[in-house]
Amino acid sequence: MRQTLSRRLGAILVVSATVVSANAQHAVVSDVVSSGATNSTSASYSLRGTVSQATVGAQQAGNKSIRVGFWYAAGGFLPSGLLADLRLFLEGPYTGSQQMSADLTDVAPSTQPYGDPAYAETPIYYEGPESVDSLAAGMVDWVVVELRADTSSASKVASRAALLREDGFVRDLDGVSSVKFEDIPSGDYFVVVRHGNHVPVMSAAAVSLGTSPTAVDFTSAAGSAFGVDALKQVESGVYALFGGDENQDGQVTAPDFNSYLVATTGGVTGYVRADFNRDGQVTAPDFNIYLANTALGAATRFPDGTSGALAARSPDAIGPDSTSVEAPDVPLNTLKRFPWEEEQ
Ligand SMILES: [Ca+2]
Ligand SMILES: [Ca+2]
Repeated sequence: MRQTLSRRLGAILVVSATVVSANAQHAVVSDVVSSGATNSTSASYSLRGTVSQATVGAQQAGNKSIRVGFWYAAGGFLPSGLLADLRLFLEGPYTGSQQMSADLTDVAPSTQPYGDPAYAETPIYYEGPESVDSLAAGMVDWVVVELRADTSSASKVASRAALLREDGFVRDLDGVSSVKFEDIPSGDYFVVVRHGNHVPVMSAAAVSLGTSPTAVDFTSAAGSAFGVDALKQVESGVYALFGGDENQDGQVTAPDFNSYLVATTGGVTGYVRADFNRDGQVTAPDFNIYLANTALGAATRFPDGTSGALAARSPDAIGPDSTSVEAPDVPLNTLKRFPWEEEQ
């Protein structure tokens, strides 16, 4: 607590005191004054001050009393930050055995990408400054984590970007710590997590977050996410966010396919939104993720999880050659080739 207070109080001088009466019969000596304290002395008192330590109890001797404290927020001390030990899998890069591929570690941007204008009309849009020198080994991609006081988007109290590791844990910028939300009071929050081409999820219930890490696990139970069918079972007892939501409107539908088509036709590689399995290419495996999930009706299941502004999204955001292409009507799990190849 003392370290916390000193950080929060910054340059505010926290004073503890020694009171010495004029006749030296009522000395009160505080044990919290450090050896580096300074003295202020007059004929009737000696006041010693130090930083980084505080005393709020009254020091009293006889009829002499002094109480030294500090201002703090109504309702309690400011917290040092909430810690969420968040875990989730993305369906696209999921490889099995509780692991994801990290093929984009060296390709992903060192600054979180969700402030890009291409995301401006989507719920994941986030202009925060999170940045690293380079992604640590084993990092899959950036995600955005959001805290809500209740289930509505209007109750959002914080957003931040963090890094998703191949074992599913979301880490802070140091690559090892739980995700920290600065300057947010301890309490119960719904936790939303978003990735640029997967369907976002929110915790099924409010999670009690405080200054010690609290687990928020979306990997081991379908019911961990708000709503029904919010997560996809990728192997027995293991759940992941649905892939294929390229335009981040919270569903996997034809516009996502259109973006895929533009990207695969253009042969783009690297850090690409239509690369659903995150291997740096936009090819058939990405299409198959789209196809399976549009057939399943994958969509956000929590309140205000989608954006109503997406209809206004410029076609330029997905490429100048984008056209309206209907999703192919191919039974799930039967696709072996692209549908337009089957027709040849
Ligand atoms: Ca979509
Ligand atoms: Ca791919």
